Amino acid sequence: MDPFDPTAKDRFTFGLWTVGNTGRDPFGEAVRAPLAPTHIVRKLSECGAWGVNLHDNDLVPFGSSASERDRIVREFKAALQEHGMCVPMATTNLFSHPIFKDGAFTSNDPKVRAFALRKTMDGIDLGVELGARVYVFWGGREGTEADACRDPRTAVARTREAMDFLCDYVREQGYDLVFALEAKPNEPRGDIYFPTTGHMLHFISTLAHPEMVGVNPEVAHETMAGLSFTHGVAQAMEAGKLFHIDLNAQRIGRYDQDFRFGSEDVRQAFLLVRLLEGTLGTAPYTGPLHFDAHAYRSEDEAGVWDFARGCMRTYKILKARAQAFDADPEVRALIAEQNDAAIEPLLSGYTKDKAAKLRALALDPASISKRGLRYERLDQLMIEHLLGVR
Ligand code: GLT
Ligand code: MN
Ligand code: MN
Repeated sequence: MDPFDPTAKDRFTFGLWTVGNTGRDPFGEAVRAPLAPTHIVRKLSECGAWGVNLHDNDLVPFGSSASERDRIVREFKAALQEHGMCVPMATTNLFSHPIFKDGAFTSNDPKVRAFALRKTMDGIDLGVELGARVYVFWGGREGTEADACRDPRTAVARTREAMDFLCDYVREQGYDLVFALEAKPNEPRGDIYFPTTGHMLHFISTLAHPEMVGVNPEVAHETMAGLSFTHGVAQAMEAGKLFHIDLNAQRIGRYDQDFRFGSEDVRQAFLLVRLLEGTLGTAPYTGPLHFDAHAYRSEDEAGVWDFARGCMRTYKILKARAQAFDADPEVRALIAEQNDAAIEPLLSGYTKDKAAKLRALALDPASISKRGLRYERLDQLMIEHLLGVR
């Protein structure tokens, strides 16, 4: 078997909405027919994926009766069982229906906020019934064009109110479920509240149950904001808050492209996989590896499965490259930490004595700054590993 072909052990997941994307965009109609959720389950398992994620309405169309819902869920569960697939994450569609045109949890209309909470409680019930352990919140419509419509602090407070309400709902039901908040700077709104993972991380610390809430950073969204995705993910990991991740590819300064993982900025993709896999010797991310991406509009259904296999293969190839890079003795020598047993203990845990000792150290800025760091060599080695010549 090709070592880069995915298997369930790799924990790769796709959303029903990702491989099911019909290629509609603001300027053109669908180019592919919708795929039945049960068909997606079968095809994804054949491709080597581990799980499938969904919005409430990706599976149960908006407005379905209770009996329709139950029949759809029953058939979907049977397909999961038959193909050995799971649903690690679920989420609510709080953006498609016109009622959400000015937001869901942040709307000025309490009836809209009530509808959003109710829809989310139902979505949580559905997700838990399917086995989901992570519930994502992407507030795509929570933003503005006419910013005078509300004090932005009200939007923050209303989002907190909703998160606290829903955390208590989960607790009261006794569900084994955590929340993961997904940031995006803009699109479909002119500006979306909580535009980056960093904004989300701080917001979480203000919640009533912060331990239940983490982040779901997306490559495309952080890149749209012009930020280093890897740095954002690293900060989330360091805080113990990387509950989920949306992998795809994006060029800076563009609309939300949601391209096949690794198809743009291979360098960032490499650094990301290296971080997630902990090839540097750090603790790895062990949650689901979700691809929130879709096939180019040029593709028919066969191209969709090419796309899905491509996402997973590229991840595995980058993982192998990252392992080789971090095992390379020349790389290890270049990034070896410099240890100074006399200085190190003075740098953490302030005491008056340590401060005095720091002041007394003989530190010569001129000679310290003369040392070249050899990052040109290090970066070239990374490129050579990436390009497969080392
Ligand atoms: C939508 C969005 C994604 C989110 C999905 C979860 S919905 O496709 O573009 O980034 O992760 O709600
Ligand atoms: Mn996403
Ligand atoms: Mn996106």
